[in-house]
Amino acid sequence: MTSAELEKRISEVVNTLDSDKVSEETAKLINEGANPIDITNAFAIVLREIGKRYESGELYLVELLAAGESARKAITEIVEPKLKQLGVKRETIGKVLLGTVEGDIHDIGKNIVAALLSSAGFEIIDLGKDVPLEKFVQAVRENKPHIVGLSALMTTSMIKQRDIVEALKKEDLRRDIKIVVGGAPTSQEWAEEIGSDAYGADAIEALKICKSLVGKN
Ligand code: B12
Repeated sequence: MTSAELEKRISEVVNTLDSDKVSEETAKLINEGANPIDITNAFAIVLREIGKRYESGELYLVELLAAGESARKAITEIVEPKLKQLGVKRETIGKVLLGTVEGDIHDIGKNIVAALLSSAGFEIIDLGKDVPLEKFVQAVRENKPHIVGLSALMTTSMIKQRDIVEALKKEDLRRDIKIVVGGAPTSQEWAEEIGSDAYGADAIEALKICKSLVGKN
């Protein structure tokens, strides 16, 4: 199946705003042998499109919410277990602490990053979404990860990434870790500006970066 076909099928079903249909179609795609990574990428593209249509006033907020929720459900309940299954019995290549920053409840992208890294052999400590700064600091101290991944999907929440980098410096925890940022409003420039080590535009890039940060590429 080409990625254009995959995208078309996911787009059609997400646009029905019927969560059951989205889950059914996702399961069907998995059964037809579609690669779970390609499926998640297709969801990412379709959701971005939906976000743009919401921005342009073509969709209502409730439609944006329904589309986002149906995608979240299909990805976490159907695609992620498949990705995890592909990654079983791999040797651990590094520890990654991940979370969506405080004030931000978007976690679809972060979950995809977590699933992909985990399928590639990383140990993932997922702090979830809307994670307070103090929790990141405490978790770094307790778990001593190689990499900390910070997700932010809103221009209003991305500033928390900077606060976390600063707090980790203040607590003298910064030197022992690599910090990677991601999420739609962030960029390479932003990553550099706030003193993090890298920016990942999508989950595949996140994987490449994390591998190179632990010397496994
Ligand atoms: C789905 C969605 C939701 C869902 C989220 C469900 C969930 N569990 O995540 C729901 C419906 C809950 C939601 C709520 C809201 N949303 Co919303 N949402 C979206 C939407 C349409 C898609 C986001 C998404 O999931 N994309 C698909 C995933 C796969 O892509 P991604 O998140 O970008 O992740 C990829 C990369 O960024 C990267 N990545 C992500 N994290 C990380 C981390 C690391 C370390 C790395 C390396 C890479 C990485 O890899 C991922 C996989 O490829 C976007 C539109 C958009 N353009 O992004 C709006 C959007 C982000 N939402 C927006 C808003 C405003 C809201 C609300 C405030 C709406 C409201 N008025 O109530 C609330 C937020 C409340 C809050 N406090 O957080 C705005 C943000 C505007 C801004 N200020 O910047 C957007 C841009 C829509 C818009 N155009 O207005 N939303």
